[in-house]
Amino acid sequence: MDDLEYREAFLNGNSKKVEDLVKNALEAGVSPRIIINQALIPAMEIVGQKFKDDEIFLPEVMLAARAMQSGLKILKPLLTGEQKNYVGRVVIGTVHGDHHDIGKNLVAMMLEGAGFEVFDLGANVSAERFLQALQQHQPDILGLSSLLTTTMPKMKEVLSLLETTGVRSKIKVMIGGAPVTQEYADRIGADGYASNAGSAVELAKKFCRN
Ligand code: B12
Repeated sequence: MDDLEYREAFLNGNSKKVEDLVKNALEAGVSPRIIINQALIPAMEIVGQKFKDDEIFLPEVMLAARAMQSGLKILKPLLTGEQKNYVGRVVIGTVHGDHHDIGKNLVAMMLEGAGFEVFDLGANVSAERFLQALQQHQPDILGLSSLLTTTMPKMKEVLSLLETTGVRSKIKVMIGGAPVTQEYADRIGADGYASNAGSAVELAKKFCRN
């Protein structure tokens, strides 16, 4: 796998090229997880860095995000497969006001791949909608994602609503997203934090063992 090729394809917003690179890597026997962790995520990190440094702007980031989704779409069925005896049930979503969903999608995909039943509510999800989904699906775990410092407080809002409605003690809440930290999770009273999809799966497994 040539990292530079992925990076260029992302920066050019070339979804077709990303699809071809992913297909070629699969044909060459590279595992979906390696493609995600060693090619797609690093390429997206470069995009994030360049955006931060004002070297590229929002339209380019949007195209890069679309390229990432194209790559993930090919890999998703290979990661998940049919599962009958679920390890546990998870409701996941990105909090209200936040439209970033790539990282959350990855966590959902990896959880499914590890044998969890996942109900993905998407992005920009209100606290009330989370509550409704918890009542409907009765999961073991709720996963909250936030990529903006301005939407992080929405996680606390969800937790407060679960507290006042008596649902909080019935589930484990794990949180994540680039600006989120373990310290923040402790501060708002979440049960756990994970910095990436792999650790999120480990954490979810731990919750379901206890
Ligand atoms: C792609 C992107 C976008 C895309 C999103 C497309 C999409 N469908 O998601 C678009 C172009 C739409 C976008 C828009 C904006 N963005 Co933006 N975006 C990014 C970028 C470059 C990459 C994010 C990403 O996908 N990373 C790749 C994934 C794989 O990583 P991840 O999301 O961190 O997820 C991993 C972990 O965090 C963790 N995780 C994630 N969720 C969860 C959940 C749980 C439960 C757990 C356990 C773990 C977990 O596991 C994931 C997988 O390993 C980041 C830069 C960055 N460094 O993060 C900026 C960034 C997040 N955006 C930023 C900004 C400012 C914006 C805008 C406000 C820009 C604007 N002026 O309009 C808007 C906001 C729109 C909105 N209301 O949501 C800032 C946020 C700054 C801040 N401190 O809040 C960043 C940091 C860029 C920057 N340096 O300035 N953005």
